[in-house]
Amino acid sequence: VEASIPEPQREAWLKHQVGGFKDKDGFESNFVRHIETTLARSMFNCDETAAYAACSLAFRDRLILEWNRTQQRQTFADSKRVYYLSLEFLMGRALDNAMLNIGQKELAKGGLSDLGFRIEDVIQQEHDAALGNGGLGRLAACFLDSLASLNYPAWGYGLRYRYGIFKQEIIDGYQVEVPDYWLDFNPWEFPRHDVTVDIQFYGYVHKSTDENGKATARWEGGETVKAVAYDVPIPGYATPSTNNLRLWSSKAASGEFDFQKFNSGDYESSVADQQRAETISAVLYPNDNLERGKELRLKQQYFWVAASLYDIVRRFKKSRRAWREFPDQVAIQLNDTHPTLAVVELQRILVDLEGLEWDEAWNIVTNTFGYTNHTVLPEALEKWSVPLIQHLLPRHLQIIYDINLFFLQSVERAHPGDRDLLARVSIIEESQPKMVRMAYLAIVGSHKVNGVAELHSDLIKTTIFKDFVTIFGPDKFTNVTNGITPRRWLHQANPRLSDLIASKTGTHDFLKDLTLLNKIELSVDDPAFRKEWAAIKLANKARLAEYIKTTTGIVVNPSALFDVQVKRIHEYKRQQMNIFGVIHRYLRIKAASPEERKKFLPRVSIFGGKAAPGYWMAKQIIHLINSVGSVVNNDKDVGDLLKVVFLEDYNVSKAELIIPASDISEHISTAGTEASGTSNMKFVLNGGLIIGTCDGANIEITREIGENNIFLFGNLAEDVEDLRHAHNYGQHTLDPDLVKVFEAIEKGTFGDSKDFAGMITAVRDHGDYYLVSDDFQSYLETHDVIDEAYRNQEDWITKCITSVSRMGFFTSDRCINEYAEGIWNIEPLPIETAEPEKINS
Ligand code: KOT
Repeated sequence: VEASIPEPQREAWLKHQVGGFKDKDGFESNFVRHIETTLARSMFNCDETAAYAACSLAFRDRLILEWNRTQQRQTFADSKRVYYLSLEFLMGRALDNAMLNIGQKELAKGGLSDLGFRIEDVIQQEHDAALGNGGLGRLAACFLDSLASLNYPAWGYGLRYRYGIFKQEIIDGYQVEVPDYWLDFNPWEFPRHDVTVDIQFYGYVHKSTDENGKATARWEGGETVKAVAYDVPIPGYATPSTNNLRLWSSKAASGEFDFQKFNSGDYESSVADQQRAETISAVLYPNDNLERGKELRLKQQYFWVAASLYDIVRRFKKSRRAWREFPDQVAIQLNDTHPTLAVVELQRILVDLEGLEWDEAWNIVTNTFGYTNHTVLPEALEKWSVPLIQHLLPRHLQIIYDINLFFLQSVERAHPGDRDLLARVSIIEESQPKMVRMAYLAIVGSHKVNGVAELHSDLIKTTIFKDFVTIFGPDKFTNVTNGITPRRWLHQANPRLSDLIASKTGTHDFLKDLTLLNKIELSVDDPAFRKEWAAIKLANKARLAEYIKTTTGIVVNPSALFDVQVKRIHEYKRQQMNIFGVIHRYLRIKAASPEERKKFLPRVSIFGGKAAPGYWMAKQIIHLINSVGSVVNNDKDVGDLLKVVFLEDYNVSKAELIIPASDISEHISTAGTEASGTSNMKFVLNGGLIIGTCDGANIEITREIGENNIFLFGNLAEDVEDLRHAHNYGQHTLDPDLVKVFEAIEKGTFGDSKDFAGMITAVRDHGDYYLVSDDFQSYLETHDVIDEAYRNQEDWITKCITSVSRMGFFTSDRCINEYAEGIWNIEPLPIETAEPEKINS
């Protein structure tokens, strides 16, 4: 049915076209209208929650208009789009971001104040959208911000989990997980009940030959689940471009529940069917850098991938182009291997449903996909058992086998007789049961594979994907070093610093071109600038100190050195080494005379991060940090010299509070294990220095800011193998300072030592896989160097300013431009009529 309004009636439409507010008065009237009509409240029962709702709805009205226009513009232009497929989008709060990107925060601040609210309090009401675990999900969110800000035609596709990452509570020093039900009131999503896709699972494959003798496969039977689209507008910064994030929610295919079953008395099973369907998008798997091979996870992956591809293909088909033009219209990026079934699904659509020849279809598929690898940790590399795929997706398994067959045949032609090579690169691992190696499938199904920092991209080429470099040549493999959006991670999180920088660079244009930061290096010796710089850092620390006091009761001195490690808890990230270092410092303070104690530099060690619920060692680390805290913080001998704080429920909005308040942050993974890290970039951009190993993006940060401005320590990635070998052959002597730390723990200094035995034996008796002992001495020494450096505040501030000025490279805008040019082959869509009022002030 043609839905377009006929020409003669359009005049009435244009006359009444909604405009969205234009000034403070307009905002206020919009706000009050939402309070009184949308929310059915009044000035007599308008609390901060209601104010948040009305303010969001007012901004949402503005966003929707730009969003519609952007989508229309993209449809008319009919240019190539990129689709970013990610199981995680760690968005955080939307209101502050929308106000800043639209450029109307000041206006809203005035309007809210007129109506009796403080804008900060209103912003605080929002629940984080926490549909991710950590770096991988937050990277996807930064990418969406850059794609919109740079006017790229781009959509994100993900799952609309009913429960995001769990909320962490610390009870008696232990992590307790609480469900994160976040959808009670979410003004930022638009249900599209008319955009649905039926997704099939299980069943069997019917093979036959058609009248022309061509073999065909039909996937039949099984069960069907409905995917319903929910759209989230993604505003660009200082541009009208507003992109779309489409999240799929699962529903029973029959609607609410099966009335036939209900009427025939089978009420329970009709409800069970419905619940089973809704379970698919119910909860985010809370594992970071770990894959556990659960059936429901595979169901999530296929459900999301199949719905997204159906949607993409449906959009392409409207253009009535030939199939071979598909890769000219569509680029799909696989955020790690989680969406790899998309490769198989597109091949299935083209061959089984659209009737293309295998080779022609495969050519389209491989030209469409790009694959980003985010980790080399073996336990994080996805493998799915063949029997499980056979059961859930029987036709897909056949296609995987065919992809593998043709791939291995081509390898055999190029490397005749190399049977070991064939076994090594086979997509099917010949184990018991057989397993599908998803990374290999993603490589074979894509035209480009990239790592996320230089060292990491080199490592995948020389270790886990070495054979594929031999087979495909080195050009298929590339590096795109991660980046972060300066809009959220500087302007939003640290507005005073953003404004101070603008006072020196002349404008806020550095938020669009971060290399402009280099202008502040000219002011590095300007006393007024330096003074304000220091005042901002102190104010950010005082704000965090206040938060620490209200949430934990611990009183910390804002002028002490704030030493921060906030990230997922993982042995490879080595929070255990950090807390062992803290214990060592505590023992030194205790052993010192009152006179010697005066020489210690006061420190606050701040930790935060979630442990995967089933990760026993990570939970032990959290418990030790809290136990050390309760001893150290209450020890009269120590006073202000050392405080240990564990901040509960680290998430995006807390990161915005914590990161600007850091003097030193810790990025201390075993060399070669952290693919990139992205918080390292956020901390430096906010005028903090970092202590780190030669790992991930730390290496490129060093190259950009200069090695005098970073505290590097520890063994190199190239030495890790030999060091591990030495441990396993009894050729390692434990570091003597670490031995003292273990003795203190085992004496019961921090409570029942049995609670921490696992952490000690991992290092002492089980090969110290993460090389804590090997790096411990240089870690301690480097912290002493940091103490000395911090005493010289003038030099310290010089380092901070210089570092910030050289951080331009790490914007996600640079990163997205590299993907666009080197992988997606897409261009920004120019905005013909940028309305001046929208251009940020
Ligand atoms: C792997 C499996 C499941 C869930 C998450 C992962 C994962 C997360 N793999 N890598 N990451 C992190 O990705 C970030 C963004 O590229 C990197 O900065 C970080 O080093 C990875 O650990």
